[in-house]
Amino acid sequence: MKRAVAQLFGLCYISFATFLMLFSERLSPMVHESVKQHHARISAEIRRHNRLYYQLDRPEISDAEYDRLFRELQGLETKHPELASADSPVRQVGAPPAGKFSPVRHAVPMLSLRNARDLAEFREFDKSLRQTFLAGVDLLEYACEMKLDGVAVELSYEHGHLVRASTRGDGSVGEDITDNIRTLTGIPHQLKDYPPLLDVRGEVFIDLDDFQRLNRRQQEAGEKTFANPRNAAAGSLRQLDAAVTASRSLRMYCYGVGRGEGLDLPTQLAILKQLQDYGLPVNLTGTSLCLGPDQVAECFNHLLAQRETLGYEIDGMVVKVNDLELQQELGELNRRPRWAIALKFPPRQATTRVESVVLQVGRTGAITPVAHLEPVNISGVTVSRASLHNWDEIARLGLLSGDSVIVERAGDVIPDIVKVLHQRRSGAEQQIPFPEWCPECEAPVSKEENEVVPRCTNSSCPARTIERLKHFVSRGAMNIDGLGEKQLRQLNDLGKVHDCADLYQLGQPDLFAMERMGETLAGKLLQSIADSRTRPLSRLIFALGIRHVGEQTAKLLARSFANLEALAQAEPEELKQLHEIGDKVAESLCDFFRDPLQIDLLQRLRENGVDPQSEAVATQGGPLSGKSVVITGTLQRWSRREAEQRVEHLGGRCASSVSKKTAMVIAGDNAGSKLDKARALGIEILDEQRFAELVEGAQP
Ligand code: D41
Repeated sequence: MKRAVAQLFGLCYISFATFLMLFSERLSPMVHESVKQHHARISAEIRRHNRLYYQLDRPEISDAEYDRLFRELQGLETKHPELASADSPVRQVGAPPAGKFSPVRHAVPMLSLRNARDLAEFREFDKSLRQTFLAGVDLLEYACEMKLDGVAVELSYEHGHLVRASTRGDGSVGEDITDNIRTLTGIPHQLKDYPPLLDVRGEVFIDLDDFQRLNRRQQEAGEKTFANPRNAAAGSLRQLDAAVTASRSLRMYCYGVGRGEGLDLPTQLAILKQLQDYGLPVNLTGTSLCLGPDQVAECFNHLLAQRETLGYEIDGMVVKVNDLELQQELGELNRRPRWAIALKFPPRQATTRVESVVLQVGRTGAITPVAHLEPVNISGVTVSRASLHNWDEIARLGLLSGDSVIVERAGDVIPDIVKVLHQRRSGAEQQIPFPEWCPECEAPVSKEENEVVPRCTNSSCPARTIERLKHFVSRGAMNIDGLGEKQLRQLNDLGKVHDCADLYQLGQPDLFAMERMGETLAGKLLQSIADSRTRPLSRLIFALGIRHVGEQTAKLLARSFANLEALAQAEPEELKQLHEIGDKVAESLCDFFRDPLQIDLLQRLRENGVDPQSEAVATQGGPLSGKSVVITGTLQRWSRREAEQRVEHLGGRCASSVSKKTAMVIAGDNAGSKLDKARALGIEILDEQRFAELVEGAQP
């Protein structure tokens, strides 16, 4: 059904183009103008989607829809070769770099892949290779690899040492992401055995559970969440602060070679094995050798069945002619090798109807619209809700409540609405108004200028209260067992619990007022509340639900301050000295700790015995105790993140910029302005060797 609908769409679109083309061929040159215009319009649209996808990590259409546009353009250019200019999107790969990082020219261009939508298209590809280029060959040997849905990157090794990493960019020039790539634990900084020069290509991706954890963290910190794992990987790689990349558990699998001096191998499979022997991560178990298209089909169906069990997203299979001599012979066309093709999985889409749009109020007061759908099955999962994100998204889709829509599951998250089927409207559909009052407490709603979400302004809104309590007791926070949403609502309705401090004043009689609460259960609950008093400081900071303070930031703060009192007293400038704390977080912290309601709450928490002390106290007395340290330049022995951890282990605190408060600067290779500034200020400077001695000296 979903395929049929998708095809119907494709048909409508293509038939319009065909109509124009037929017209242009039979009639006047004036009509030909409209084909030109159509071509220009699709080209511009594809360029826009390239930019959204490759540079902004914010795609607006599904891959399947993009493919349709692309094929339409290809079709037009085949019919009218005079339209095919050198800069047509048909001949481009991705998008040029967005300019955040320095450009890197790939010594050997990184090619793109052509696509086959199904096995029939793959069989055509196989047939045309054999007939057009390899007359007489019956069965071609193919290496079939999983097509990871991530970000293509290149790693350059000189004498086995990782010297540069770059994104693919437009295939010729990408962006320098060396610092970020160095934080990936699976990528060796030094190869075991190596040729003098090696450029390796591969895909960086994120596991589904890490992706979900990341999105939870982002949401809890009030940051933007990622639409799918691919965007999360792309966004995490393109961080200006490598420490952020380090916290995101990215992985990489290598699949090919650019420059490879002294590398003389017969097949694609031999390349993969060689890369593995060098110590690089390769997905060999996900790769099969297939003789002829029947075996490829079998392998594809097997992979399709495996897809849901992998723990990471793949969106198809890449089929490559295994023999490298044959590859050479086949060459490339339009910056795509003739010897490889991506056999894509069918999109996980379905058509359903939006029954209603419900407004949810989060703990920070953010009001988000959620579409309730007529339940529909998408590849084995029943879907009844879709996220709408915000009103910009509703406007972009042109969505009304009651509309028929296409929903798409991407990477195990709550699905997205990708398209509204406007032609199916009955007239009974209704606008989704921007809220003026909170749907829960009817307090007025405010919207800050630079934000897309409306917020409830009432900090004691019952919906917010419950969400705050849910967050406080959640597993990553104070981890109090037995207190779910239902129990918290009851306690709140009974007037027993208004905020988290109230939890610590509960006694057995209070609990007995709840439904189905016996002595044993009440005892257990009181015990788990009591146990939570000893949670580490980082958990408590996170549990308070301060805007922009996620788990990572909470950990950092807990390492830097002795207790909550000390954190509450910190000046914004002092906070900003910490690595990873920017203006936004510092301001949010100060707002929180200056709010009289919160001051009262913290006092009551303390009075009830919730006052954990920093775990970092243990490192007090270390050689860097209490010192603010700045690391700059490239270190050989450690990644930036590892070096920071060592500084923290020695009792120090890492800051990102040099100031009068900096006690020490650790300078690696190619250190620049920070080192100059440190010299000018007369700050103690350690080179890598002396820092290493300090680390070793402190080891037990
Ligand atoms: O797993 C992948 N996404 C993957 C991508 C793969 N397994 N193999 C690939 N091989 C190539 C060629 C044949 C051009 C060396 C690729 C890609 N290219 C690719 N990834 C992004 C653009 C092209």
